[in-house]
Amino acid sequence: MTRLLIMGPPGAGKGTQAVGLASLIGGAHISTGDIFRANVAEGTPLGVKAKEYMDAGQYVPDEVTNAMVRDRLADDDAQSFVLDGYPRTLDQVATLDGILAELGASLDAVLVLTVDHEELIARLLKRAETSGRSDDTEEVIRGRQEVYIAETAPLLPVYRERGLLREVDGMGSIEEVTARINEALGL
Ligand code: B4P
Repeated sequence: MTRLLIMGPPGAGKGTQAVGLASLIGGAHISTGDIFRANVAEGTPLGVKAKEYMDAGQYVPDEVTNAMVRDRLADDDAQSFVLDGYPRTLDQVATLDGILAELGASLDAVLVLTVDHEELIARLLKRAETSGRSDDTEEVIRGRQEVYIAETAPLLPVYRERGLLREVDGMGSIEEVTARINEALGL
């Protein structure tokens, strides 16, 4: 079993890299952002709740996100996984610790992609041209970077202290970043 987290600010390439990484380890790619967007598209009660926060560039409340991840990690295909975009708050870290303890499982590594601020904005503005995502407007993009710094950056020292953090340079082409990730994980 291989259990990985992939972290980094919006636009760092988490989703882009997580897909290939999950198939490489033969595990599930679990993106909380993707699950929320699918629920929004289907108009489920979860989607209705999530949409107001996502449109504003805010995090969906922890109790909603935590319950969703708890359910997904109980699925048979989630014994090996790449969790993409979760945890994003200290409360989510504590919840994930609890879920994994209940499952008798533990994390193998926490990847964090580092990318210059201006490059992040440029990538998301480019994605905005085609994504149709309501949180890909310039004002919301800038706001989401601030939310990351306030809410999620404090998670990095927690995982560093546990000896799990692998910081990977996320600048350059997608293929270059993939190669660095695989090297950092010994894959
Ligand atoms: P996410 O779906 O996780 O969105 P993201 O952070 O914008 O995306 P990511 O970093 O994965 O970027 P991508 O690979 O697409 O979250 C969206 C929202 O959902 C959050 O704001 C929040 O509201 C909610 N949410 C999700 N998880 C939550 C949680 N745990 N708690 C509470 N709320 C939560 O890459 C971006 C762009 O760059 C793409 O266009 C890509 O093609 C491009 N790109 C990637 N790598 C590149 C490279 N090397 N060079 C050039 N371009 C590159």
